[in-house]
Amino acid sequence: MWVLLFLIGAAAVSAHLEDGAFDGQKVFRVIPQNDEQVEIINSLASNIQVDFWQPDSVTLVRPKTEVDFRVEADMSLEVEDLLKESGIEYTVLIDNLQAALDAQFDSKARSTSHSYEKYNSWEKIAAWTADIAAQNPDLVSRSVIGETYEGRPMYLLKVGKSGPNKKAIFMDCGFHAREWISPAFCQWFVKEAVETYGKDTVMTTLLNSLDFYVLPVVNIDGYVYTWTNNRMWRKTRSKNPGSLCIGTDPNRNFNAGWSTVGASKNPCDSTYCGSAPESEKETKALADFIQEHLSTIKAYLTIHSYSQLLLFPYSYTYELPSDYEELNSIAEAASKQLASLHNTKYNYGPGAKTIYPAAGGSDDWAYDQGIKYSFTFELRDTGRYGFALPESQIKPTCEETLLAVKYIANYVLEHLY
Ligand code: 9B3
Ligand code: ZN
Ligand code: ZN
Ligand code: ZN
Repeated sequence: MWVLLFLIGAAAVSAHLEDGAFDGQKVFRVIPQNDEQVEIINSLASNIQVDFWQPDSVTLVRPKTEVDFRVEADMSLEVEDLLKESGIEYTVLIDNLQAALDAQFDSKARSTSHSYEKYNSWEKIAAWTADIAAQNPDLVSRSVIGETYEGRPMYLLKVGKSGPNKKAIFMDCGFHAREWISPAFCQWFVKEAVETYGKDTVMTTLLNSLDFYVLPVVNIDGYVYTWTNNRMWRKTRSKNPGSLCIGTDPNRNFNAGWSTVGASKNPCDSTYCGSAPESEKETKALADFIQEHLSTIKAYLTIHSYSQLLLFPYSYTYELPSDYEELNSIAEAASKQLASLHNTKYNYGPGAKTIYPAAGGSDDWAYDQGIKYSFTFELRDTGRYGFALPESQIKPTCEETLLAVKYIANYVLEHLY
């Protein structure tokens, strides 16, 4: 009898797992040792469907650098054979992606409504932007900076105590649809602002002296698509004339060395740079807003995942920005602050050298507009879960990231004039 119950239970569990679109898919990590092994990865990617997680495209694969990629279930044995035969050392980061995705929703929070410790759908985030503004009229106001390709309003929250001639920090989340921890951080930041204003002296000073423009999701259409169709989607959802492939990489779509390196001109690739700089309605709206507020915006922060990196310009060239020394010391101190809570280790440095050379990113663009303090965060983790980061890590991730953001904001405040 007990055996029978167990069997029924096991059958129910496996039936549930087989429902998932990602059942049996694996995420591999390899470190190609030389150009020859890079070539093997390249040919693999041209022969079968490979989704690059880190770096974000096969074109960015380099010797001696970790590569994480996802393959279809029915290809994983062949891929493993190929790696073995060609002597490329590999590890299986995720053995069954569907199981990892199911395990994301491990938050103990019970509610079905909006929660800071859960991943929220766009519908919930949109409603939350209205609620948090309505509940904190002295600190938060909401506006719309444009609409997405599919017609969704792009909500922007302005967070700060009103006062004359205030400078501002702009922060956005959700450039890349599958990087779910990113929008979770923007929501967390606003929550912390309203909850600790008047209690935490640093936060109080920051909000009295500065405004934070927080754009909780840039690529809303893509984010919606990860909830409804494909959890691993990265790009926008715009149509590309002359191609059946959908979407542009919003972080290759800015006018900063646009299309020159680390970006694809093929609409079917995950790092497609778009038909022109700011071809996407979402990047155009963001760039227009920043340009209209250039006299007040003193820092630009953009939140991605994963890899645990704090990056600053440039990514489109190996040349160092003229403020290299200052930005590097800020990144060093911010990373130290971040690690002080849960001992989470970050690497930091200019994008080209620290992650990969790539053009069209928003941080480089903002810097070249004259916004000196321009940083990209790549949040947790380093690949154990990758984009399938469990909800139980939202709180510690956001707590530690908040320390780094507060450090940078306070630095900016102390160096305004
Ligand atoms: C890429 C670029 Cl092009 C940049 N300027 N800054 C950061 C990155 C890294 C992110 C990306 O878009 O690939 C990490 Se998901
Ligand atoms: Zn990435
Ligand atoms: Zn990203
Ligand atoms: Zn904690």
